[in-house]
Amino acid sequence: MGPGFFGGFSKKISDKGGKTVSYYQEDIECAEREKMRDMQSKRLAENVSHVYENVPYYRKMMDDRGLVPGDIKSVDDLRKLPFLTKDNLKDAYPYGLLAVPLSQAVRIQSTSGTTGKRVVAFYTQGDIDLWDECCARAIVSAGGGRDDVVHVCYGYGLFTGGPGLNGGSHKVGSLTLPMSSGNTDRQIQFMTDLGATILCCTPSYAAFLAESIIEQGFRGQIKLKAGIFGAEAWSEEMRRDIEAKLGIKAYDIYGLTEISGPGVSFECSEQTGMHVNEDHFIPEIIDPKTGEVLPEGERGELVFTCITKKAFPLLRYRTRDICVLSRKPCSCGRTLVKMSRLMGRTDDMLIIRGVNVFPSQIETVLLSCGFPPNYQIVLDRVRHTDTFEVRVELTGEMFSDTVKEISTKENELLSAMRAMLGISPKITLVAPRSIARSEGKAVRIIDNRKI
Ligand code: DLL
Repeated sequence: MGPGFFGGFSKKISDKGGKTVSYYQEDIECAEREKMRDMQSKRLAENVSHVYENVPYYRKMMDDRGLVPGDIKSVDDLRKLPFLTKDNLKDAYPYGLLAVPLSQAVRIQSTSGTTGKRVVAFYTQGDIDLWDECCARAIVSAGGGRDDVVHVCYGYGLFTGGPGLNGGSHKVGSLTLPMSSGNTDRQIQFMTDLGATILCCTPSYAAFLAESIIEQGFRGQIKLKAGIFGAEAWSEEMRRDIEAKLGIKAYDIYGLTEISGPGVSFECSEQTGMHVNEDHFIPEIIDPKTGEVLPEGERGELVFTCITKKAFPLLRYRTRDICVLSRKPCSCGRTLVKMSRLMGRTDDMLIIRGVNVFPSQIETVLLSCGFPPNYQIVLDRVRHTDTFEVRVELTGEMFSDTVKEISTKENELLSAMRAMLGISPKITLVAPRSIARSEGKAVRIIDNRKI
């Protein structure tokens, strides 16, 4: 049974709960629970066999537990499998979890690892088609169709935001503007000249764009009706602010590189959480301390199992994201389970201007450039844009260097930070032992952003 089981790609307008709602794949998005669960079980069993046959890591993991693929017949058997973490991905870097021959893999995308090594995710052409389909559902849910002009200013390249929404927009048949990030004046020019109707970017960039559009007097010339914003946390207040400034409806979208990218879940017109594309990803909520699976409605760590992807199908991957799942009927008519807005993380990952940053990456760079690992990350949000400063203590020896020597070291450090993180912090060098330590421990992160 292939992913097109329910009958292919169609956009339908249906009347649910008294309003007109658009679906990209109504049969799946509104499938009866039983039907969805049967499909999930079948696909899960197939993918467990697939990784057992093709990935020594999974085979060993199952052999060690005395499991054979036949033991995983349904969603209920999922709990027999252990969790997978970012550390497992680091150990398997780069090809250890690739589940198809290299000849079948056509793309990688990548996100931050906790230290020097990044996470690399692989895709077959089929995987990309499914991912595009997930993003197409998000675009149609936000009111997108063939007549729309979709302006994508998520980053392109290794980040999944640009390629994901770009692919979704193509599937829907919208005219796609592959703008990528940066150059705000050019963004506004294309948006107004080409009459963009749907904006896809991080919420903080959307807020910044909104202010720039108003300041430059272009508010009357934009045709935007909706925005699809994700990749970082944003509040309900921020949503209302962006909606009012741009005159649009703003939809949340969630995803992570390890599981595919944006479109793992997406919001509908009800704006009360994101529908998980359950026909591709089975979600679970666990207690992050004990690993116990929690009942629906309880807050905990989100875990995903990929049941259709072939090149990099992670089983029971711990996202570190905290949220709640709900099966309360939704007025949009979709039956896909909803995840709440994210409520935090179980690790120390920061998202700065949409880029994932781990303090341990900063430590790695400092040590490689000869600095002591005494630092502080100071974050703030000015006009909806994150400011990012790294205060670094000099050693006593460095402190007595000439200004020129210190400035050379600072530049080296800045380049190394940019290379490791993908964004540039403001570096502030401070005197030895000037970073406050409480009970011997330095306070590493000062986050003044109110998210
Ligand atoms: O951020 C994928 C993405 C691109 C999602 C564009 C939405 C739009 P990564 O770089 O791997 O992938 O980062 C994944 O970002 O585990 C969350 O902590 C966070 N995140 C993603 N979407 C949201 C959201 C992309 N809507 C990590 N709200 C995830 C809050 C989000 N946090």
